[in-house]
Amino acid sequence: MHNDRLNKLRSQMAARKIDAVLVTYMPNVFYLSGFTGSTAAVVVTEESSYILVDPRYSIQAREECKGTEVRDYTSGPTISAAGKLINELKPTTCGFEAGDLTVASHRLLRRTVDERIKLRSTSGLVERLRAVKDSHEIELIRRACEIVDNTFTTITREIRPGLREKDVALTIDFTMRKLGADEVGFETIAATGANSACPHHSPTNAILQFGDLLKMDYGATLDHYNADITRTICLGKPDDKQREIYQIVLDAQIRAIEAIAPGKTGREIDAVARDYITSKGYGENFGHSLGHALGIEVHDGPAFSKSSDIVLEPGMVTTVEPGIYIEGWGGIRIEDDVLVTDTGYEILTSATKEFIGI
Ligand SMILES: [Mn+2]
Repeated sequence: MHNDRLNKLRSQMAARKIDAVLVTYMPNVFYLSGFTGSTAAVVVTEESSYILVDPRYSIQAREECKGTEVRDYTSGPTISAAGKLINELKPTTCGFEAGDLTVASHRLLRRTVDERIKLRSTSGLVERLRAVKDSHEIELIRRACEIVDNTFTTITREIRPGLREKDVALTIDFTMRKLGADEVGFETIAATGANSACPHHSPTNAILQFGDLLKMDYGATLDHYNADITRTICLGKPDDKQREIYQIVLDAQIRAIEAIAPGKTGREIDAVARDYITSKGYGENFGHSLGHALGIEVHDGPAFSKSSDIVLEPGMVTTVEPGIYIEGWGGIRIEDDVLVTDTGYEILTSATKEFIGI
């Protein structure tokens, strides 16, 4: 598995005439080596790969990184150790992740690495490999999706007017952990009443009132892969306006999902939902992009937005999450996780999208 990934990276390196790459962004380190600790760096060459760890991780790295040679360093920053290893390997050109290194770390790297070795940014190189998931990754995302689906079924039995947003978030987090999540993927959003008009609202002491909306956006992490779901429900019987907006968001979401297929661009899929919402008069109330890639990170890379040039390929996993937000009234968002298949798409989350009134 890791060997396949390293070989894909090597063919990208060869195409760019780069004979070594220093990988410092931890999700990329994990992807290429399997290392789950907090600090390390990977160096990949045409023939070998190395992981640099400090004494906290010496044993763990040897257990986790079977295809990668573990090198221990005991003093100084990881970047100095990486620089010394690069000098030993003597590449002509070494890539580094400009999107991850601080200016200070880059200066240190340049000072440490022999001046005859060229350093060239390879930002985004590993991320592009990560965009297409292998079967092992898809299986883990599927299992994380089952957890968020089952969480929704469980919590809708427990939510009632009188609870605080914070109680809802706590119940969601507790339920995900009980159902097998290793951790929550991000701070759970539970937003009721007018608060639901903020797409990324942090739970407060606001009390769930009869007749109000409740928007919940939460994610589960399982074996380092993520699921991400949003459902909006009503605390009581939805009124006409709530029903109207809910139906527009749902129809926009379904249309966008049904348009997903290999070869389509991120911009095209975003436009399907956006144009539909605009045709119903709420274009100004859908400010964010339609969805993001999902994987080792919750925001695993770009997917669907007004400016996305991404061309869909089988194995990509993305969210599809249109919303309509009206200041003072509230907001409705519906989010599912979708796998791009050879012929189209498969929806990985299956919690009901019926407009529930509790
Ligand atoms: Mn999301």
